[in-house]
Amino acid sequence: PTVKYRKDYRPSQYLIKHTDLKFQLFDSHTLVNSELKIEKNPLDKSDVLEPLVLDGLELELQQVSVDGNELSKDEYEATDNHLTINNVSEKFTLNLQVKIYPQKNKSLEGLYTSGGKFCTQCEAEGFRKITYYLDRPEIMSEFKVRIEGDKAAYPLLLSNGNPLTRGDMSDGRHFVEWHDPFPKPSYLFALVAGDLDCLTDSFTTMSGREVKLELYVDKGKLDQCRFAMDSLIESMRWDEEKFGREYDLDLYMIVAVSDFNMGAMENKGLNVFNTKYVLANKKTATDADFEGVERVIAHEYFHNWTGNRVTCRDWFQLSLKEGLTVFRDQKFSEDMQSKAVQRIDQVKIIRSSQFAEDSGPMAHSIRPDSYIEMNNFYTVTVYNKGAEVIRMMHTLLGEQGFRAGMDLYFERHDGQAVTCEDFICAMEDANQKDWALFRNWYRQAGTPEVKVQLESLGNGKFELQFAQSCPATPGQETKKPFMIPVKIGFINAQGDVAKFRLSDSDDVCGETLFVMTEENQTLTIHSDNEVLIPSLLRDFSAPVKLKFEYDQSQLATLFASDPNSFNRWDAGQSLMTKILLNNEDEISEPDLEILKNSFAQLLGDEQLDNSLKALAVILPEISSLIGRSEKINVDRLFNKHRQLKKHIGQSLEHTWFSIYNTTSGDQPSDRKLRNVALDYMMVANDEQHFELAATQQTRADNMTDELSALQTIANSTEGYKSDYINQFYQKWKDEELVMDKWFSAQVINDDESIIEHVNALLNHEKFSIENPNKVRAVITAFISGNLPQFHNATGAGYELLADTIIRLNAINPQIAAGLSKQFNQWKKLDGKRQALIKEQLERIKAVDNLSNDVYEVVEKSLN
Ligand code: BAL
Ligand code: ZN
Repeated sequence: PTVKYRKDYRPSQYLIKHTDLKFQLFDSHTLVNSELKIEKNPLDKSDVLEPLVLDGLELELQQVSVDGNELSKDEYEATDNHLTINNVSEKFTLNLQVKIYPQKNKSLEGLYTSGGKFCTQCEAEGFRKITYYLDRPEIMSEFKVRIEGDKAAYPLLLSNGNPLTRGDMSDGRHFVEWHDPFPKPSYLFALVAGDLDCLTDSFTTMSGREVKLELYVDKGKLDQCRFAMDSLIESMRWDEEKFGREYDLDLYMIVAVSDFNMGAMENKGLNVFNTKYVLANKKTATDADFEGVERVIAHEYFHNWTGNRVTCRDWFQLSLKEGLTVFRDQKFSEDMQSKAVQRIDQVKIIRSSQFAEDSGPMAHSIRPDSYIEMNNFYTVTVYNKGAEVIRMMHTLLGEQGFRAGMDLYFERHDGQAVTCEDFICAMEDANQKDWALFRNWYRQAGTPEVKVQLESLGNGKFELQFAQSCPATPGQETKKPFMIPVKIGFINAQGDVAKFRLSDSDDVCGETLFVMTEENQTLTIHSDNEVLIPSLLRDFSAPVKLKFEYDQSQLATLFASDPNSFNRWDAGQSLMTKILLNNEDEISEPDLEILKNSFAQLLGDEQLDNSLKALAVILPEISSLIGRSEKINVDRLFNKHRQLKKHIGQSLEHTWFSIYNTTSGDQPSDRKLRNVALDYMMVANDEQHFELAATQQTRADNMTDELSALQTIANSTEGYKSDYINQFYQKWKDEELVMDKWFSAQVINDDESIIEHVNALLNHEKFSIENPNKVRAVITAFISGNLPQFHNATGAGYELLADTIIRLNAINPQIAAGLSKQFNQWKKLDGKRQALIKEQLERIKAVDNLSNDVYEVVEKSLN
């Protein structure tokens, strides 16, 4: 496998100005004819015309001609990865015909079939599985596409842009021609052919243009589409209001398919979506599913400007569009839902997955320096840490300054393929800033640590001393300081807001933004309070690990009264984390008592929103506890986690019972709190409360309650539980997405027998290894949702994961590689577990025909 380096970037010597494609779809294969108008890149000043080298993979080349003359075999060379044409001029037309086999394509990359329809996924480098091309994002071309297929089987023939003409052909076939007026890279190409139901609507843009909206789903699913359509309309409105961005084509189409590697794809004018992020009604989808649909619909829509109109010069710049678009979808969700709850959910992802990635063998900066397989870099670092980096810009510039930077970015770069550096320059120039130091967030991997100490100097004078550092990551031994915005407030010993004054100011304030730019810095403040409890890194103002030596009573005070909702939640997390990660084998009685009392007080707070209450009493995720540790005794952690959960369940059993019975609202926040209460009651005594859960499952009129009940039932030790698991199955066996939930609910039981059960589920008739949602529903749900049994000391969990990776390597390398990353934390574990995982990694590495995708992950992990 070859490693590609960012530093080796060279502009292409050739451009493709126009791309005309003809697809002839047949039952066994597809013929793809392309006509490419190619010319020398004016940026290329060399006199020598190098051979034209096009990318191509798994293609059967049938014909090549240049300017109408068919080439003989000695005039070109086709290898496994490339087509090279030796003698070309500065401007010419290349015609190709290739034969491909979409029906056999299980990698779900390029053109493939799902549920009887044709669809595509070209990002990052899937277009080369459709035809030979300069398959790199800065080659932007105007596309015309003709699709021909059987009219009865494929009444719909869709591609990007606007339909031009359509007509019937002989033998029951028909065609449609499409034109996309916006030059685009090949990764945004899309084609769909099939027989689908359609929900239509329209949106009038801010300049008064009418846009047709079409949402295509499998037959019979129209009753699950309205919410996605409403989310699209909300997104279009929001992007106009917040960023002045208007949609540009007359038609916006979304097609939902069951077999999809990612969540969705932002192809110009023709998004292809995983059904999981489209289909939702109250009966089939949980409140969390609805949020997911709203977020992903918005994300793909927002890409039309941040991704499509302005795209990436090369794939190392992926965060240019992904970090920015995640930030935009986060701001949208904050406006649609509760801001604090959204922020907590965003930070949980960073702490449970991104910190782990940053401390593992695949650590990379948000703009990576190298890759073997680009698909391995669609990561939480590029996406979510990338969004945190954009958020810091927003925090530093404020709403207006950020908007000015965005406006300048679009003004300068509309229609271009650019770099992260171009984005930073636009932000700097619009705000007269010099952000030399800020760029370290783009260059350096690893999670910075910020240690803070508070010293009272007497007479109301206090010093906050800050020290930042960042651990070594692969290829980056030493790190330069980061620019770190730290939002700070204080409360006093009674839990009231403590106002303060900065040394260089007369203004008294309740909060300040301190921007670190050096390794060690001090902030002096003045306050009338004798005791100050700092509330640091409010709203998680930077993606760092903040260390302050709080004692437990300070954390309890912050948990009870920090006016910043995010930090209030975070204080509870810190309190529990401190107790769960200390060196004791068990949690002491006094510690249990502190937690119980804190929870009881918080649950009794009538001012607090029910979702915040629910979030506050959920224990820190085990993955985030492992992610933040350098070495971890997992046996001890799992035991203490179980002990704490049981204690909170039992010691507050009456409180949970009362919350369960008196929280009557019909909002997602009410359901969330009620279901957390049910879960704790079942942990406390599943025999006594089983009936309650069973009744809830049977009588629920919404999937949130029905599934929550099923989950606690499946986790219980009660002998009747299989009746309810079967009842759910009988009711929902024809709803694919609900079946995914049914699978997932059964794999989180913390019992030794679970691995046998997971293996049985892998052989269930509703399971398919070829469907990524099913793999995620069983395998990912097990290894990330049931860490105690994944790390079972017998090594059976590791073997199960390795078996699945090996099976998938031959079918869908992208999904196989994603699963391989689940081993990445192995060096933090004890020697015995390390040896067991190493054995599995070596077993995977020895597999014949190991894909580049899996090789890259496993090789880095073993080194
Ligand atoms: N561009 C890949 C899918 C997404 O991030 O929207
Ligand atoms: Zn995206």
